Amino acid sequence: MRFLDEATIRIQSGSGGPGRVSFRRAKFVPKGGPDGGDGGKGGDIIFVTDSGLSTLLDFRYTREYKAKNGEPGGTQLKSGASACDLRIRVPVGTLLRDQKTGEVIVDLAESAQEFVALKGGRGGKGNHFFKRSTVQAPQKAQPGEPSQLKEITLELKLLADVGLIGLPNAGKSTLISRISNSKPKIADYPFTTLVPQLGVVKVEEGKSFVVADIPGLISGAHQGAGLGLQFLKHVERTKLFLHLIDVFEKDPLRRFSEINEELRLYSPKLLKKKQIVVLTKTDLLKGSRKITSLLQKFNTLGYPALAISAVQGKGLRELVMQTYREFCS
Ligand SMILES: Nc1nc2c(ncn2[C@@H]2O[C@H](COP(=O)(O)OP(=O)(O)OP(=O)(O)O)[C@@H](O)[C@H]2O)c(=O)[nH]1
Ligand SMILES: [Mg+2]
Repeated sequence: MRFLDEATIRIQSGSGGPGRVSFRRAKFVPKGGPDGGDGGKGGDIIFVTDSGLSTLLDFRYTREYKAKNGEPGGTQLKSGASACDLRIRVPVGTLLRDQKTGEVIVDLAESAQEFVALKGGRGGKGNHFFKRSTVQAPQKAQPGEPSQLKEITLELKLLADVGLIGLPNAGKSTLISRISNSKPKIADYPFTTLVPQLGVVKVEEGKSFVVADIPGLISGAHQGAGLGLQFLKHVERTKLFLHLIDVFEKDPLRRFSEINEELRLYSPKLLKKKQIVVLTKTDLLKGSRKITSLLQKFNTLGYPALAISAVQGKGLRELVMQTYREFCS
């Protein structure tokens, strides 16, 4: 079971800009004093929590984060520009660990929380700083402070946003294996899935959600039939359910209401959750009349409904988009 999302990244603050060696030049001032400016400060690396994010998926694609260096000092006592800080957005609940020592650096548990993980280097002093009564024309300036570098492991306890429910063999694990990074066992007998599985679904850059695949439910589950309802606790806190139904079921509408009755018996609150009906295995069906009519029937009952073939990949993009929309609304 993967309830922990993890990613290791390399962060580097910006180094300070070097100070400058320079002397004032002006008409009628043959020996101007030192006027080399200070270097600018390098950018900090700052982590910021964003309640709009729910996974660490993006960190698997971008692993290096470097803030810019400060600019060198200028002439005429002009300081170099300081670099902007680099803000890295992470989901609320992200834990930062030092990758080498395993030590917890910070637990970013609050919304809009900021944490400076690495300070940018200070800019070096320009040669004006080194002027003394005895040294009128200093030839030296300070280099900028070097940048800092660290390998960090990000950890996030995942909470499922979307739960997959349905009869055994409905195709729940096949679906999660096609739309997420989870690779569950799939087989053509009931109760293949024995423990819940989580998967992260990427919608597009910066947008993802977490799906939970749970063991199939059957009529009488509230009395312990099949694997019972013990796993429903894993989807109790999800925002919505995808209710999968094999299009070959003899009476899909009846099966649908039987499962919903089990949900109600477990907890009436579960029935209040949004459900999207997903007709599965449509590749095995010749013609689309049955599908169209079933979709209409579910719509009439007030449920959004879609048809998919996980094996052929049909309807999966639409399903992911619609799920994300429902989940965000
Ligand atoms: N042709 C076809 N077969 C599918 C499709 N989706 C799932 N299957 C098959 O249906 C069977 C059951 O699939 P699973 O994904 O294991 O079903 P499940 O709902 O997770 O089942 P449980 O874990 O037992 O509750 C497997 O043999 C799959 O290969 C599909 O889109 N088309
Ligand atoms: Mg399964």
